[in-house]
Amino acid sequence: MVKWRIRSFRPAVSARRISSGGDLQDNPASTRPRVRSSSQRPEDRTLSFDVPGPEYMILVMGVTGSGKSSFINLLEDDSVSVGRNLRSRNASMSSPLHDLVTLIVPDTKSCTAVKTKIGQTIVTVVDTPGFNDDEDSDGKIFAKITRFLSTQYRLGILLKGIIWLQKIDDNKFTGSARRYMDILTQMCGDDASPNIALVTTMWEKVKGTDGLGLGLERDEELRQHYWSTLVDGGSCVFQMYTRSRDRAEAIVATLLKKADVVLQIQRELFDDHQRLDRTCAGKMVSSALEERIFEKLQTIRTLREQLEDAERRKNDRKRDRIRKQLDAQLDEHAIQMRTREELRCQPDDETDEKIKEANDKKEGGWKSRIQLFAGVMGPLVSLAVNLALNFAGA
Ligand SMILES: Nc1nc2c(ncn2[C@@H]2O[C@H](COP(=O)(O)OP(=O)(O)OP(=O)(O)O)[C@@H](O)[C@H]2O)c(=O)[nH]1
Ligand SMILES: [Mg+2]
Repeated sequence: MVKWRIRSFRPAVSARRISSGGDLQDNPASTRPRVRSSSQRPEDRTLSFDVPGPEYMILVMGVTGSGKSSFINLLEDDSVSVGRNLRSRNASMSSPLHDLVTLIVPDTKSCTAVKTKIGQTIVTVVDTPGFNDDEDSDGKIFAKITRFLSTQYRLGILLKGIIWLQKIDDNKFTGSARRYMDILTQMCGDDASPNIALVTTMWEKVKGTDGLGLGLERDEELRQHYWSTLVDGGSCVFQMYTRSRDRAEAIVATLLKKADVVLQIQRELFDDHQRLDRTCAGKMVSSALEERIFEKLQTIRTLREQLEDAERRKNDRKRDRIRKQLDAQLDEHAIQMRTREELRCQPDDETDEKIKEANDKKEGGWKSRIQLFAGVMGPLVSLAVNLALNFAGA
């Protein structure tokens, strides 16, 4: 049975450094959550669970189509769904100012937790939704991943690191990859660099007459320019020359050897009690969103003027076309406003409430933090089959 214990205040936890030894660094105390209720500020309480531990988690991140789900399937066959083909959607309806905009639609829509065993260590590897060309979805994805990280932190599941996947056949590190990487580094903070594994995928696609020449050039460019701060801070770079379980396991095993880490965003949210949009990463996401809200309102104003003009001139065809465009813009604006609200949340108390609720619901108690984690996240997290089976058999 999971029990809640009240403990006295402990100082804030800082990110752990890379361990030089080859053994797993089990240090459950480093992410032991402190829980606080609004009525108890400024005194703090610490929450702990009478369940066996420690339990480890690793997040797999990267833009849509970078191969996150495929990577996880290398560890556990068919545990998550992989995009068959990257679909695109014609966004001309919703972008009247551009003729034809093609957007990549992400395949993975929510975080999926997959339990796997590397050597003797059981670890939960998490598939996450990726950023795509639709910048309006950045805030939603960011909020989803943050909710996930908040629950992981408060439950004392040890975060071993983040695997960042990058397609080597992308000839420019721009757009969504650049945006997402900037946000990721703000989420993690400098101290977490050793816990980030930078992995290039799709090497088959750059094979040419000169072997891997083009890929190796891009790999060097990534290290020298775009990833240099992370690499200098201790992040490792890996190449998935071929898709193999051994390679995927080696990458996960490297992170498992690191000391567990508390990310900057977790400290900002839970130690400093910040609102999501006031964290370093949140500020970045929300200022980009505010710019797009501003642009959207200008577009809406222009369309309204055009609509009035078409009505004045009794041009029915033009009026109908503009009305359609206006409706699409208004729908997108409504989504932007909902995302703005999501970013204004303060996850600390909300997360604790959800944990307590899930904990109280389960008769006989939860057998592990990961089980309780799934109970807390509910529909916000899908569970891969093997994890669900483990639950049933646990
Ligand atoms: N050639 C090659 N194809 C790959 C590799 N990894 C993934 N793919 C293919 O790329 C496509 C996208 O892969 P996914 O694993 O679904 O990518 P994802 O990052 O999970 O994408 P989202 O869920 O949309 O964010 C699929 O068709 C995969 O089969 C790789 O290393 N080499
Ligand atoms: Mg996916």
